[in-house]
Formats: sequence, C-alpha cells, structure tokens
Amino acid sequence: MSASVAADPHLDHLREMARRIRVEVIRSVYHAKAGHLGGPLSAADLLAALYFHELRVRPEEPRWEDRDRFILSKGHSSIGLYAAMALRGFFTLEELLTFDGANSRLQGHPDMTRLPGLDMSTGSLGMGISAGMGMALGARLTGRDVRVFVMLGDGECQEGEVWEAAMAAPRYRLDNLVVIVDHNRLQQYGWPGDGPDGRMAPQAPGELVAKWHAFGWRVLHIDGHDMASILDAFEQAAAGDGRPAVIIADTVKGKGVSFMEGRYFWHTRAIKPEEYAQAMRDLGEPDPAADPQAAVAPEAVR
Ligand SMILES: Cc1ncc(C[n+]2csc(CCOP(=O)(O)OP(=O)(O)O)c2C)c(N)n1
Repeated sequence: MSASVAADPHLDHLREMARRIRVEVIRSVYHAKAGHLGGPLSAADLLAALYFHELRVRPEEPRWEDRDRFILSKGHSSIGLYAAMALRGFFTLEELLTFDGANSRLQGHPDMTRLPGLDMSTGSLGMGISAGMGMALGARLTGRDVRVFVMLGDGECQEGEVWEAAMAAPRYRLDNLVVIVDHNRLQQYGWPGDGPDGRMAPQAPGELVAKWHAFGWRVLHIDGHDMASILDAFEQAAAGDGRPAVIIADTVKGKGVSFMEGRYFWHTRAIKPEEYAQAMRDLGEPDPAADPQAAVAPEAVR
C-alpha cells in the first residue's frame, strides 16, 4: 500500500458509506419482500469506493458525456448499486423503497431505459465486460478522457463471453478499462464441495489470478473489504501501462450481517422481521422498531 493512500482523509467516510449501502440494501429488500442480498453486501465496500472516490460522475447531470462509465455486470446485485447512487445524490433514499416494484425506476435488474445514471442494462450474466470494452474503445476513438469500470461476480466468470472479451481487450491495449471481480467464492447454489458453506467455489484458489494473467491483463489481487487496499488498487489501475486492469477483490458473501456471511442460502431471499432487526443491529443501526420508515408498508410506497 502506498503512503499517499494510507493517509487518505476519506477512508473513514468511505467505510461509513459502505455501511450505509449495506443498511439500505437490507431496508429495501425487506420492504420489497424479495431481492438479492449476499452479492450486494459483498460488493458494498467496492461500490462505496467507486461512487465516493473513484468514478468521475455528476449526479445532477447523469448523462454528462465525459463521465466515467460503470457497468454492474452482476446485475442481480442492483440494490447495492442503487443504494450507492442514492447516497451519492442521483435520487432520493425514499425512492429505494420502490425497489423491484412494477412501475419503479429501480428494477430488480438494472434497466438503463428507466434510470438515468445507469450505463448498461444487465442481469444476463457475462455480458457487461463486452459492453464495457466497446465503451472503452469508443472513448478512445472519440478522444475522450473516459474510464470504464465493470464489476463481475466470480460465478459470472464461468460465462464464456467473459473470456472472449478478456482475450480481446489487451489486443486493443485498453488501459482505460478496469474490471473488478467480486470474488466471494459463492454463487447462487453451485455444486456441493469443500469450499465455503459446503459448496464448490466457482473458481479454485488462485485460478482467477492465473487466468487473467494468462489473458494479458494487469492483475491486482486485494482484500475487497479493506478500503485502503481498494483505493490503492484503483490508483495502480489508473497508472495505465497499456494493459487493461483487473482487480480480483476477495470478499465475503453477505458481509456485515452475521447470519448471512458466507451462506449461499442468502443469495436471494425475503427477510423476516426478526431477521431484519438482527441485520440492523449487526450493521450498527438503531433499533428498527424505532425507525418510522420500517413501519411503512411496501405497498404504500411502490
Ligand atoms: C446467463 C445467466 N445465467 C444464470 C443467471 C442466474 N443467476 C443469477 S445470480 C447467479 C449467481 C451469480 O454468482 P456470482 O457471479 O458469483 O454473483 P454473487 O455471488 O456476487 O452474487 C445466477 C446463476 C443469470 N442471471 N444469467
């Protein structure tokens, strides 16, 4: 870790934003009575670092042409992205309570035709990196100083299209492209095995690092819950040596909520009231019974 990053004055703020992303994820999925949990929670620190440190975006001008692009290729984790965007000021926190409603801008999977600020509609795993590569090429062709960030899941890395794009990007020397892999070692169900929670991890230990290296990428392997390491990786990725960069971020699925951590069961699920209360306590929020928003029936706000 570089000294300049260790002294970054935003670190505590970023950690607090990550905590608040997790709180809003739990609150929104509780209200919607459905939604993904494990993936958004594992990605929260990375999303906080992106939206409050790294991405050059203008919440008040979401279609600004020179903005950096972000594609949540693991689109099922949309509520984590929406929480980050709401906290950053793209829309209100109240709107999060419409999550997954039929008329909501905040669909279960990101829909860029509904919500300004989204750069790609995702949900069918594997597609985001190809789109991101096109955006990175487009930025170069038009001479724009635009960087493109794509977040993948490690389960998603089983999709063939990921590797088609991974093979092509270094050939174009796309060093304005940064891929982040949320390496939480669990997917939706996976196969029984000797990985976390009695499942076979989507990739063997070290496999992703070796593969991305072999495909010609600059590989940065970090603890995806350590804010200083995340910022350091972003700084290194920005240095630009002619290769696209991939950040393999080791994370814990369900991070921050005791009974969800490392459990594939919590990939997607409705939350019961007693589970909601426990999750809020784990995340350092006040007693949810005293939270007036917690009493609002989802139907009233959707
Ligand atoms: C092409 C495609 N196949 C299957 C699914 C269903 N699906 C949604 S999430 C998921 C597991 C993804 O695992 P991972 O990428 O590791 O995500 P995370 O653990 O971060 O949630 C699957 C199989 C999908 N969305 N798209």
